[in-house]
Amino acid sequence: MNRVERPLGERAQAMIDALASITAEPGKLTRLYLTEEHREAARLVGEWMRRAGMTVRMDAAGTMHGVLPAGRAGPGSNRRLLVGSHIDTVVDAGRFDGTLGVIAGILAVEEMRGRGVSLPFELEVLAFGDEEGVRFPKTLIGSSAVSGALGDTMLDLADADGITIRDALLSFGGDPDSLADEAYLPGSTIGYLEVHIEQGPVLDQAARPLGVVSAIASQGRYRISIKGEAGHAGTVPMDIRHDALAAAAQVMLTIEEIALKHAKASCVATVGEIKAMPGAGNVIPGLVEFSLDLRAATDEARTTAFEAIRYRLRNIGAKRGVLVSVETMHEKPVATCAPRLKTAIAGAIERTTGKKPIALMSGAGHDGQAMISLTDIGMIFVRCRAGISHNPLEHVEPEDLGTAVEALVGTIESIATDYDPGE
Ligand code: HGY
Ligand code: MN
Ligand code: MN
Repeated sequence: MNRVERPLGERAQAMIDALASITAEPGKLTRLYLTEEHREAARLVGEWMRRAGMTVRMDAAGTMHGVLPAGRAGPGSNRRLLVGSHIDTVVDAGRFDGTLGVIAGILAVEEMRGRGVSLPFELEVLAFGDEEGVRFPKTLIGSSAVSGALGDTMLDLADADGITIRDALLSFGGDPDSLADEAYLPGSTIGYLEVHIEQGPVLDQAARPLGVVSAIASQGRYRISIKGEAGHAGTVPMDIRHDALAAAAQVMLTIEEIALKHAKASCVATVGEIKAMPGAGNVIPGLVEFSLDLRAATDEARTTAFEAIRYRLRNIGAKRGVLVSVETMHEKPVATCAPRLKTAIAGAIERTTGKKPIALMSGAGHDGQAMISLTDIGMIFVRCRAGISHNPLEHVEPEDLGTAVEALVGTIESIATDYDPGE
């Protein structure tokens, strides 16, 4: 796409649509980590990065990196400002979640080069392959590898088909044994910026195209198993059953009740996946496994809600004569955005939109939750229609796409203006 002919928002939309056509399920957008669709999308993103003048490489975790060298040599010109997001999706996803941040980074590089902007540091765009954590019971794998926050116990985690992360990485062309080498040295980076759709209604209701993120909510993902006793649906009287699915139903309503009680701290609880075994209509379920996604504006609220849930699960298990167990799959504390990056973002949004931006919390998780263990993080939120996301109805106006790229360029320029390599 020629920079001059087409407005920024239209170019962004065309790239969003090109990525949205790479899916495992025709008619729906589903692109999971380390799949053929991931490979194809990463390859396309790599081409765009090269076209924008960046050197490109795929790392051991399947993250695509594009690096623009510093425009001028000098102290600190070997440090990097990171800009990124993810190219994996949930199942039957919207087309802007994640991809917008990668495309905004690439277009920002194109725009700055086209305008003759010379940066005193390197700029790197990262396209992470696993932020959603849908395929494997682990999330933020790419950003955790770059930030050195991965840990080594995850390689044997398996997907629903029993394929481990290790095997999936090997067949993808990744390298499970070099994941640790992907970690960037603290001090080698200046910060991490991400442009992302809000996935909530605040900006849309306020009729604002952009907002500055204050923090990312505290988040936990758990797997709950309930072991009862399978039996004949026709012969076991109700009062002596140990029905794992009936117990799970009571547990889920209890979880909802506890989350409502903690609503003031923006506590939200979701059971998104459930498996009842043996899974026959005329057999009382003996084993049920389901997911719990629990979040809140503060770590204290999340842990209080979690402890209340665990306490009530034990009581339900005792009353019903079933065994309830809870496994923690992922926990991230509140990730607070750095004041200096928030200031740079807010200034750029004000210059781009003519209005002081709204600051808002992110209930959704993002790669910044991993990147914060390496460097300061900052996020630009882009309004999406009615806040709908994780849904094919997810929508962003092309004009807002262009405004988001302009605000990202403005943010990078102001970081460059204030850059003090000795910081
Ligand atoms: O779950 C989340 O908040 C993110 O979309 N992965
Ligand atoms: Mn996302
Ligand atoms: Mn998402």
